[in-house]
Amino acid sequence: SGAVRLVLGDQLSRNLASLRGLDRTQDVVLLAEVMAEATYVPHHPQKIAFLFSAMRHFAEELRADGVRVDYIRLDDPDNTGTLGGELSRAIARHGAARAIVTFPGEWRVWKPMRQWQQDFAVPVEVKEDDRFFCPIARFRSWADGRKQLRMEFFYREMRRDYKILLTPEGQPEGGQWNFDAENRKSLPKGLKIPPPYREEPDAITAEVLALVAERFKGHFGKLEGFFYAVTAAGAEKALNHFISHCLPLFGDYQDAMAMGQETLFHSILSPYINAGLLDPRRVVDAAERAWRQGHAPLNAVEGFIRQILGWREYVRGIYWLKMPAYADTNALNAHRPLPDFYWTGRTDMNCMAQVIGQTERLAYAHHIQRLMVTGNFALLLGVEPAQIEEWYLAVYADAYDWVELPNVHGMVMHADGGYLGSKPYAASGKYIQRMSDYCTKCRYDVKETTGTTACPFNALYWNFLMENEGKLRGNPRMGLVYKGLDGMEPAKREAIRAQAGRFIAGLVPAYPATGTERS
Ligand code: FAD
Ligand code: DLZ
Ligand code: SF4
Repeated sequence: SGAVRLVLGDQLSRNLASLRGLDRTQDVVLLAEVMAEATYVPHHPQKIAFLFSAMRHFAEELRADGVRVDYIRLDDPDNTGTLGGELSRAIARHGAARAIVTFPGEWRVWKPMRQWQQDFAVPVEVKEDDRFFCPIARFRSWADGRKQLRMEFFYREMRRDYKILLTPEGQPEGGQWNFDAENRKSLPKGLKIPPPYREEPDAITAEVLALVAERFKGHFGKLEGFFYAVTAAGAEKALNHFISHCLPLFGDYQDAMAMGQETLFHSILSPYINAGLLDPRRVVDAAERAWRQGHAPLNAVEGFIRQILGWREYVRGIYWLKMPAYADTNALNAHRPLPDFYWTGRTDMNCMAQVIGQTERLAYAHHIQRLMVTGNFALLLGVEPAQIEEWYLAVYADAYDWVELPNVHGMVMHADGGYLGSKPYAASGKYIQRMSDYCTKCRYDVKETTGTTACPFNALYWNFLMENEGKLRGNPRMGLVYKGLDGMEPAKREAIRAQAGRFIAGLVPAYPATGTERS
């Protein structure tokens, strides 16, 4: 008898480690839609629909290729609701001699999986997930002995290791490793913005959309307008669309935000890459080729490649280096509850309403929206890290703990004490005004710090600096902002503190005061 090869919902790659060496006559590939995975946070319905439809399409492709597939649907009456339960049933059903699985993307899943070897009567082999550029062991040896880990240095090693954007002599193309200084332009009026790649739901997706609408009614997020591709071929088309239409201007307007222009020149490839439909190496190669062929400028291509070869690999490395302790730190001692409007979008702050509203419609927001609007607000307010982490893990189609947690816990909330980023990205309303048009349609005045119409980001910003003075003043990169605070009259400081206090007192918590878990 053969092996049961379990493929998780974010492992939909034909060259997956656990599918290699498959024996078509003996082995069975198992995919299972289970409630435990669909509800460990209240995922956006589009995220669940995307994954279920992609899983069903993947199963169809394998079958068409002559592979024996055992697919467990969510509404199968015998479904145990967990991955372990389904693997156990499948081993018995097929009389399998062993089970094979690829290393999962989340600590939460890995914890019980480590026990499977003991739990089940047959050997369970866990293969390394080699769909990343940097093996976990390679990251460990890079990190070993370093006091602080800096993405930039890691990224340079990756560029060298994989010979990406290098001259034949091994130097960075263009004479610099990083062209970010050129990538902070605000959006000129009238610039033509390409619509994102979209696909109409086919019959499989339509069936999944109906299932999700019925079974996950209470979850934040709309299903209407679902446009994600659900196959490797569709993801490849999305990649080609991005390279042709968006990549040339990706760098220039990477940090811009605009009402009614939710995706700008971003790729919207993260759901596909993270679920295994698109190989990150293919994406990086396609971008480099576009530069070598003169189709896109170096600032755009280098900036884009850095996100995937640099940031994406770096946050994964940190996750597996530091978990599980990483999630429990709270360096800024932040304990305020998440405000309810994160789950409703109902707030007078236009920037927040816009970003939360598009998140509800698309299960997508680009990096600066996540970092400098919803993230910045949570940082300034001092939200309990676990509460804001749950929100990010739930609401984006690309969200998995290994990538969401370092971005939110480290980059946004500074809860790791500066392990991932050397300073918090705290900013007042001025930043949002500079990088977007949100402030032009807001009830608040971004130029005011105190008073009934003052932009809440302003008082919260100064209040954040005051509340965390003991922890942040010594940070050399915060010197300038504390100088600004030092120059402030005591009466003004007091007025700001009072303004922030009133605003915070008026917020409604999303959860009951006692619990951080939403179940
Ligand atoms: P593009 O702007 O087109 O970038 C290209 C690719 O680079 C992305 O598809 C993604 O694979 C990668 N990338 C870019 N930035 C990062 C980053 N900081 N970390 C890891 N990969 C990156 N990304 C996720 O994939 N899942 C998450 O759950 C997630 N949560 C985030 C939470 C916060 C608070 C922040 C600030 C960032 C988060 N990111 C997350 C990173 C980033 O915002 C998204 O990858 C990006 O917005 C996806 O959209 P895109 O494909 O259009 O990206
Ligand atoms: C996110 C998700 C969801 C919503 N549903 C399933 C599922 O029903 N079956 C499955 O195998 N995987 C699902 N996933 C993805 C898993 O949560 C993901 O594989 C783990 O978190 C490991 O990264
Ligand atoms: Fe956001 Fe303040 Fe601008 Fe309103 S004024 S959109 S709250 S930054």
